[in-house]
Order: sequence, then C-alpha cells, then structure tokens
Amino acid sequence: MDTKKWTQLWLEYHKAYDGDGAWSVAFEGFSDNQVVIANAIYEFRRGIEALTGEMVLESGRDDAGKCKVRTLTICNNQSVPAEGYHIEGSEKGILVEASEERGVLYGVFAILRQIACGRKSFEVKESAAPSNPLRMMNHWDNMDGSIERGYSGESFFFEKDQIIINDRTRDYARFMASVGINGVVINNVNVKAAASYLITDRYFDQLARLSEIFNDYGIRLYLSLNFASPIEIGGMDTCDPLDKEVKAWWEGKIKEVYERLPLLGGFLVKADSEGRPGPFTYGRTQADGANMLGDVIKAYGGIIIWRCFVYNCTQDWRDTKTDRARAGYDYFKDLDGAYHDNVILQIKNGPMDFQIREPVSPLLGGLKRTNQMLEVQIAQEYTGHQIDLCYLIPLFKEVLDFHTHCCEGKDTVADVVSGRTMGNTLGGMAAVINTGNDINWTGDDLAAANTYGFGRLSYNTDLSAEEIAREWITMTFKLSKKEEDLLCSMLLRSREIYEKYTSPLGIGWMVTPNDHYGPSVDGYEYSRWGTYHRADHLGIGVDRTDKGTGYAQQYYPENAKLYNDPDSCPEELLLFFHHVPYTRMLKSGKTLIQHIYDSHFEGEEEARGLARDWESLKDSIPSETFDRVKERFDLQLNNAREWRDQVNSYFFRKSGIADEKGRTIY
Ligand code: GCV
Repeated sequence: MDTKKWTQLWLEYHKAYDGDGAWSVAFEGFSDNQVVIANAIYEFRRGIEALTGEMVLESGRDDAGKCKVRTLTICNNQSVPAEGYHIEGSEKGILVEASEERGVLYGVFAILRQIACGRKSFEVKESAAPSNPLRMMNHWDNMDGSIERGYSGESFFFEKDQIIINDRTRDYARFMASVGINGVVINNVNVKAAASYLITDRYFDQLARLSEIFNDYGIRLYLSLNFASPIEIGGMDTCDPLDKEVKAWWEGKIKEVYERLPLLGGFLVKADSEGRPGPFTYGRTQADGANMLGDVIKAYGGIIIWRCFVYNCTQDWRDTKTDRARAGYDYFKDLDGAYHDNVILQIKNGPMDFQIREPVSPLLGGLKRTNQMLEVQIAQEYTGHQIDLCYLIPLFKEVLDFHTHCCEGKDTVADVVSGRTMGNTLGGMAAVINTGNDINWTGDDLAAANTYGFGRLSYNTDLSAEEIAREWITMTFKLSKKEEDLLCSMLLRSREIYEKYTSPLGIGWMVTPNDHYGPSVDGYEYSRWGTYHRADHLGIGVDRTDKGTGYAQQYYPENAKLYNDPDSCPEELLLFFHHVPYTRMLKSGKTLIQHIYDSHFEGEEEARGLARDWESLKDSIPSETFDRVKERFDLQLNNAREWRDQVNSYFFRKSGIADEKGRTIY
C-alpha cells in the first residue's frame, strides 16, 4: 500500500526507544481466527515494530536464544467490562485482558499509545472501560462526493453516486478504532437524491463489504434515513407513520435491508427539520415517527437515532416571541417517556447550532425517561472551517461537565448521555466529523486533534482537554518537550482566541450567510432562521428571561435562576440571555462596549501570536505539514483582522461610543 497517498495521522508511530528483543503472541480464550483479534495483532505488529524496532515473530517460529522474546498474551477475562481492557506490562511481556474482541483491540491501541507517549513495554498499565455505550462519527457526506460543511476535500466514501471501498477505507476504520469509535454514519442526515436508494438493491453489495471492514475493527455501520422513503422510493403517496400501509412498507424494507446487511447498526433520522419531511406533516408527533421505525427495526437488534434539531426556519425577525433556542425543548420535552427502548434522541450540545459559545441545551437532562445522545460538531462549520485553529475539546468538556440539576448527584451531561443517570444502556456521543479525502484527512493538520480528541473523550469522558492534546501531539509529531508544551498551549488557547475575535459573549452568528466563514454582523439578523442579536443604538442581546422569550425557564430551577438574572448569568453567555446597554459595567470593570473593542483587538493580536508560535516550530515539523498549516495561519490572520474591524466598526457606528484607547476603528 502506498501510504504516501495519505497520512497516517496519529498512527504514524515515530521511534520511541530502541528495543532489545522480539515478540511472540499467545492466546488464552481468544484466537487469531477471530477477525477483530487478528486485526489487533496486525496493529500490534505494525505499531511495536515502528515504535521500538522489535519484530513480532510468526507463530510457531522459535527464535528464542537469538534474542529476548517477550510475549503479548491475549486473555479472555469475563470480569472485564464490555469494550474495556486491562493491560499490564512486565519483564516477560504484556498481558491484555478483555471480555470480548473489541476490548482486545482497544487494549492493543492503548499499549501502543502508552509506548508512543514515553513508557517502556514493561511499564504499560491501564484498566479501562468506555464511559459511553455509543461513540459515533456522523458523516455529512453526499453521494455525489461533496460533503455538507466539509473542509477537507471530497468524500472518501462516495463519488458520482457510487460507494468507494479501497485501502483508505481500512485506514479510516483503523483510525476510528484506535480512539474507541464504535459506530459510523456514512451519509449526510439530509438524505436526498441517490442517498435515498442506499436502502435498495443498488447499494447492498457495496454496503455489505463496507460493514464488514468496519466490523473487523469493532465498528457498526449506520445509515441516515429518508423519512419520506415510502414516497420517494416506494411509490406511495404518504409517509404518515401511523398509516398501516406505510408501516407495512417499512417492515418489508427493513427485512430486506437486514437480510442483505446483517451488520447494520440502525438509522439516524433528521425529520421535520430545515425542509426535511417528517411526522409533523401528518399531524403526528416526533415519537410517532421514531417509534414506528424503532418497532420495525427492533426484531433485527437495530436502533433508531432521532435528531432533535427541529425548529421553525421560516421566522419573521420582527417576531420577538418565537425563539429558536426554545424549539428542541418545546417539541420534545412533553414526549419524555414516550420513546421506545431502541430509540435514542440525539441532541446538539447547544440550543442553536454549534456556535463558538452557547449554553448547554436544556433538553439534555430535561428528558428523564428517554435515551439521549449528545451531538457535537468537529467539522468547523462555525468555528473557522479548519482554517482557523480551534481545538474544541475544552468546549466539549464544558458541556459534559455541566450540571443539569436533573437529579441529586449523577446530573452532569456526561452522566445523562452515558446512561449513569437513568441506568439505561443506550446513549453516548456523536460528532459531525471533520474528515475528507485531503492527503491529511482534515484539511488543517492541526484539526486532527479534534478528530482524535472526540474519540478519546467519548471513550473516557474523565480525560482532560490537555491530556488529550498532549497524547495527540506526541503521537503525531516528533518534538522536544518544550516544543510539545508550546503546541499544546496553542491548542488550548485557540478556542478562546477564536471566540474573542468573533461574536461577543455568547450571542453567536454574525457569520457570512450560507458559507458561515468570516464576519457579517447583520448577515443573519433580518433573515428567516431565528438567529438574531437584536443590536440597536443602545444595546445588544436577546432577552431570554421570564420577561422575554422564557427560554431560561426551560432549565431546572437552579440554572433557570442563574441565567435569568444578568448579575448572576455567566458573563460569557450574557448576550445570549439578556439584552443589555453598551454602557453596562462588566465584572472586569469595563463597559460592555469597551469589552467588545478590547476582546476583538486582543483576539486578533493573539491569533498573530499563534501564527508566530507555529513559525517557531518550523525546524521540527515535516516541511509539507509545516507549510500546509502555515498557509492556514496566514488565512486565519486575515480572517481575524476582518472580524475585528467589522465587529468593532459596526458597534462604534451603532452606539456612537468611542474606544477609550483611541485605536483605529472605521
Ligand atoms: C446537515 C446546520 C447546518 C446544515 C446541517 C444542519 C443539521 O443548519 O448549516 O448544513 O445540515 O445544521 O444539523 O442538520
């Protein structure tokens, strides 16, 4: 395989130390006839040879005597939790214990990670079990090869309405397994055109092959489903979920699908959202739609993941009562408990749409008797298009650590989606992925920290953003400790910097319509999307208190109270919840308007700092990678400058209040 065609991301495996022996592999209760185990050994061989120079001996070959032979012992231990592992190194070798195949695979990747990060083989040690049952990547790939909100080239799954399967497919599965991903939705939630036919004979053979490649790395294949399939591919005139003939059509269809794709995990559904069809068209509820599909797929062990991104996208900006932020809770909360066991509601982290700063969706934990899954976005739609550096793991940590107050203890979002709160077994985390067929997979090489990070965090929500960043850096690059520290600090600073030069204090948007890169302060202000900042000559912000849209009251009392009062509202969310005058004094002792000016000047300056820091790593980063990233920093600087100037000028002109420091504002 010509690996030059694409990078190996964090599985590049630079030399960690010079080994002094070789390896053999022994089994207790597992065997290499099991394909996931065989892949685990393939990974061990590939990794250990690159990391230490130590070969893995073919089985039956006895080279003992020529050199020291250590043994990788793969042992079935039923007391290890599902998908978990126990690894322990000694002078004799390394023991991997797991109760099923995926645990072995994850254990082997953990061994390689620990060695890559500085341990010797005899020092390897960890017991782990996944925090979340489901750890999924959602691709928004279209079958013509384009990717909705893709910033890394075209799809590597689809081209010209065909499914692509090649060496890259396997590498993709390897990368995902190495960070603990166990489910992948390959097609866009907006299911149109050829994608509607993924559940027909046209694509079954290729999908079956793909599902096997995934399965061999412990990953389930999922598909996004067109709710209107009975009409679009079934020739019916309705897709009413309570219509008997519609249900019968689905029964036949799902039976056919599972006969051909027995490894399919289930379906992801975007219904009644942004023009997509759904149960509302027939006066039915979201639960009616999700449960009908759930009931049909149940016999095959499949699940339905139903998205909660349902809102009115034909709003009038003059209407100050309708609030898009309220929509998810308003549509789904009353149906809590009505969803069947194999249905999961997938909820975006915030109530709007993946902005750089939003409160946590009140639906997470607001639901108390429903399987829930957290959806985040590592495709940088609103966070810099994988041009601007934006390491998102700190944002995801904030969401996971958020106390919903849904119960005493066990009330964080991490508790809710992992199943700890309700004691349920279906739930987890999904990310809209940031990959494409670019040579480096993620456009910006540094954006791979988010791909790696999401996987690691979804497997272990206790890891810190810094720990994850350090692992990714060490596995990807070969840097001195000082350089690693610098790159780590760049990643950790990046989200706040991006936030500083874009929209202030949680208000969001202000982006160029449609493409969502670059500033346009009023770009979404007078449009139909429900995305308003409500700036006038006196102040800015949306009143979402009990005197405004009432959104703050969707939280449990502790949070509702906190957000409702501008004095207790966390300042970074002030404008999300309150309309306040430019002259309002902030905790920093600055007025709001001065904060807007200062943060934009600082953000632009700090972005320049990031670019300078990258420049200082020039001699230690492979030149192709260095240049690719440098180009992106050049673009980021233009972007930051434009944001700074447009935002500052807009508010200067609106408010008529000058910058105290007399800097250039247009
Ligand atoms: C896939 C936002 C994006 C859309 C996306 C949608 C969704 O509106 O801009 O591209 O559609 O979210 O999450 O369904």
